[in-house]
Amino acid sequence: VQGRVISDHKGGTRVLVPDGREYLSIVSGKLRRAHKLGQADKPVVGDYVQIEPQPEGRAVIQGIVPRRTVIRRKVAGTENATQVALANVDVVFVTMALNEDFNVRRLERYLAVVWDGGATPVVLLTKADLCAALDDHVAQVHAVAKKERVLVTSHTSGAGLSELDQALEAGKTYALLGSSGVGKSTLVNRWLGAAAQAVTEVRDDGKGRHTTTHRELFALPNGALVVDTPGMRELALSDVEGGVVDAFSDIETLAHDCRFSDCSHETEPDCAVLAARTSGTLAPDRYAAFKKLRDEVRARAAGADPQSRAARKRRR
Ligand SMILES: Nc1nc2c(ncn2[C@@H]2O[C@H](COP(=O)(O)OP(=O)(O)OP(=O)(O)O)[C@@H](O)[C@H]2O)c(=O)[nH]1
Ligand SMILES: [Mg+2]
Ligand SMILES: [Zn+2]
Repeated sequence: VQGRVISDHKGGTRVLVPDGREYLSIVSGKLRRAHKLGQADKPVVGDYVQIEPQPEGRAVIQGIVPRRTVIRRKVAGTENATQVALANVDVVFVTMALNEDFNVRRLERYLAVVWDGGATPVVLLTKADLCAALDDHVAQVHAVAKKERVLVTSHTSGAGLSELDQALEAGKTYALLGSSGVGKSTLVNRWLGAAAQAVTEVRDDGKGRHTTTHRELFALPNGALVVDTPGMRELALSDVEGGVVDAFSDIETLAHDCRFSDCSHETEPDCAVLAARTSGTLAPDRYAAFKKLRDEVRARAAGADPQSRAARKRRR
């Protein structure tokens, strides 16, 4: 039987099958051994898996269907190791609140990570009601989100919510990513029409309280699927530059006019990117952010991380 992983925590992995039944599942010994040897991944939320049903609503996961898209995170306490956190998400709402949470450099990184994993990012700005300089903030976001859709919302005033609701298409899988307290679960509850997810007020400094503690996929009444997540701070890029290229489409466009097609935009003559930086058309922060992320990807590609080298081979 094929099903989809809808949640994954200490109690077990819940797998939903097309007839609507749920199985509390464990990973087969074979798959677990392969994972230990670095030959297989663990199932994550969003994965399609083959299960073998057992009595009393239990099942054993035998295999994972190849993933269409992934969101990677850094493995805590390691330099280079990454692990897949979410699979088969079509659209990621990169969610950022228009309060103390606002940070375009972090947004830039999230956009690169989402493109990198093959999903489409949409910028979802929340808490517009708390922002005294809305136009300025939205302009800053557009300067970074060159080709991504940007939605400006307030759950409190209702602004932008109907446009957001209309963005959800039946049969597609969405995920909300962003810091704790930006209002991800508030939106999931709105879409479900029920208080399915706990929501807590943020602290005085605007930071959230890490209310949501595990990733979970919900089926919405309109047929769309959405994953609510806890704030994941350490998202990770793979070892190919694709995500960075997509997230920095302005720099990519400039690079067409560099003299050398493999220009690194650092010291080369007739570099259109450096020229734009000098003339001020390209903001220094934007250039620095690009370089930082690209260098991170290159370091990983050149690095000693065997998992990543294997991944690169697979992609060829
Ligand atoms: N002022 C204002 N508050 C909001 C808005 N949306 C959500 N909130 C509040 O922000 C707080 C945090 O919302 P949550 O939905 O729990 O945030 P979250 O992103 O799920 O947080 P974690 O689960 O900790 O990752 C709650 O008190 C919400 O009522 C908004 O548009 N404006
Ligand atoms: Mg939450
Ligand atoms: Zn160049």
